[in-house]
Amino acid sequence: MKKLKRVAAIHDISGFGKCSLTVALPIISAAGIETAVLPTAVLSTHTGGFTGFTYRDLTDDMASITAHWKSLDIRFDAIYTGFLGSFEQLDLVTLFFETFKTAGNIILVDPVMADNGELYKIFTPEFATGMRKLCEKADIIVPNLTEASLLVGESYHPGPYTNVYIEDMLKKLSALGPKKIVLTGVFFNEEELGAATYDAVTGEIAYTFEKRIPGYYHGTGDVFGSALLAAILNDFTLNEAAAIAVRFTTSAIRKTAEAGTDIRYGVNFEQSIPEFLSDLNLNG
Ligand code: PXL
Repeated sequence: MKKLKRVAAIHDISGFGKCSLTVALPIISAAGIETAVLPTAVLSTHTGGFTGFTYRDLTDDMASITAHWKSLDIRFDAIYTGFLGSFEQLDLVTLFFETFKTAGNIILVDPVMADNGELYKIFTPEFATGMRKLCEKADIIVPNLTEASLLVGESYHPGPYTNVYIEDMLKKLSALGPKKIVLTGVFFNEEELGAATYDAVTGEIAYTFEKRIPGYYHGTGDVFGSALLAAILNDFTLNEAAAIAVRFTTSAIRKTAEAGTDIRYGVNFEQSIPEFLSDLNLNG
């Protein structure tokens, strides 16, 4: 039996719509990793396509949760952050990193703020600058191409992309600080969609693709980020972890598309978990 690893997942909890903590907690736990959660806000649904959602901000609790965990001498093998609601939360997450970062653990930042060329409605361009500062402190970042262009201060290019464009972007992102980059939403033609990875220490760049399923499905970035981190903590390399995460996310999207589910309701990752565990060699 391997030692149980532990993640601190810092995201909001959207009660309905399967994203952020309602995705990270089940996926990382299913992969045999303990998941402590620091909820940044409680919403009735996510903000993508629903109107009238409730939003209970938990900013005021974040520093005291950090202090309590520190007093208990809790250690983490990884810290995973996603959707953050304000500048103040960016600062509080920085405090969390300063409190719990060790030489051996991993900080994974998913700079959730934009997609399809647009910032999510609740964010301002200044927030993107704040998110860049947070990314500078990460070991691994997982932006989509819209977030990547905001982070490097370039205008958004809708694709299809070229190797030259993607590799230039990977290197610019790594120049911000993180040694490992996983760029999502990469495609060179309309048939396939996937991710590119870059390890600045080895210089290795790799791609992983699956057949594209048309349509925009909500929460897929969180399914991808959670699966990626779970695979890394199960000792897969960055490229292998990205391939496992692309396969899992695509499988969940395929099931959702086949069922004709409302795209705002999130993807059917639950029924793809057995396949995911088999990819992780965990179903024995
Ligand atoms: O999946 C990203 C996400 C997380 N949390 C909330 C969101 C979104 C994207 O819209 O609204 C509350």
